[in-house]
Amino acid sequence: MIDLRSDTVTRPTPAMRRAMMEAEVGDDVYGEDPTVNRLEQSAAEIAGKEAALFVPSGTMGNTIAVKLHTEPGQEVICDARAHVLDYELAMVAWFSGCVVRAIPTEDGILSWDAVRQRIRPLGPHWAPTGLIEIENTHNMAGGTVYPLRAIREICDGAHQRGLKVHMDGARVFNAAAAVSASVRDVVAPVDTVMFCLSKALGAPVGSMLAGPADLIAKGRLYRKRLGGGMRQVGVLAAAGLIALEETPRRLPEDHCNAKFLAEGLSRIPGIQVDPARVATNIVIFDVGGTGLPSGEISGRLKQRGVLINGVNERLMRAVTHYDVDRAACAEALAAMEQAVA
Ligand code: TLP
Repeated sequence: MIDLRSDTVTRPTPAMRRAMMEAEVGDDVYGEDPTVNRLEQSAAEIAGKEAALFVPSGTMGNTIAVKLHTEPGQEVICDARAHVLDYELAMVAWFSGCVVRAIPTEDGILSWDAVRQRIRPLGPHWAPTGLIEIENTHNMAGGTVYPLRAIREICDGAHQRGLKVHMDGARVFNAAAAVSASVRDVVAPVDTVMFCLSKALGAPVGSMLAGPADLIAKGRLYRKRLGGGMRQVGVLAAAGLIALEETPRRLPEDHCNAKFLAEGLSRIPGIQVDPARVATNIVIFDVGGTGLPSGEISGRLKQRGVLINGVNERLMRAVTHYDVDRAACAEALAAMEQAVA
């Protein structure tokens, strides 16, 4: 199967499997797992933050971050297609007691001007703004990337008003590669960042939440509350360390493959996508013109050995990663041509 459903589907590399087997471990709830400690230190250094916390999933990392920055009864400002809003089972409401103030955007990228207009002061009617959340890269907008300046403007504006900014950087390594900057530079202005080891970087499990030491120490307690105290979890952290060392340098290849896919898709009658807008490893394309619902196309592709999911009836999403090379992308395009013919 050529699996383009997500970059979460990658299998651990041989080096990851070796490192997992040989990992030194201890009880991480006591802070005694040396491999986890190394991973957290390394993640903090990469992000240029004081501390980092290893969490089982991106959802848990975002959930803890929102809880750290807000009080129940506040609003979290984010883009209208944000993962925290659409794909995390309302954890913003359930765990933090907040509502989302969603800003519709064309490309998932917020501007300070748009954010500024939605910030609510204390008053007799409104829920006050508690947090600004930005997603970089933006998944459902098609892997779009924040210009460094936009991040800086949002953070400067928010900080002047005493507000914090959290970045859902599930794919922040892709974002950094796309703007030719270091992850540290991309996340420098934000207060906290969550990034995933298990997406484009290829580790089997795990995400990191990085930020100021006092917040991360508090976050450790929320992680335990959520059932994320994982004991001898160095076996997983070991794979995460390899992911941080091995994978970032090859992400541009995934980005080229995504562009190649988008170019091929744009030539198939009935499919609409602008390859020029594909900046990282995610291609969202419109199959409305084929007259077929996305579910039907997914089924036909599966029969031809290709997995691509629909986002809704009209839109589909293909995500490149290290388990699909250029030849596999070409095969997927041929299968798509047949599927919609
Ligand atoms: N995204 C998954 C699905 O949930 C859609 C995917 O296949 O892309 N933030 C962003 C921007 C994400 O894309 C994801 C996962 C998460 C957070 C959550 O990470 P996990 O799945 O580890 O909880």
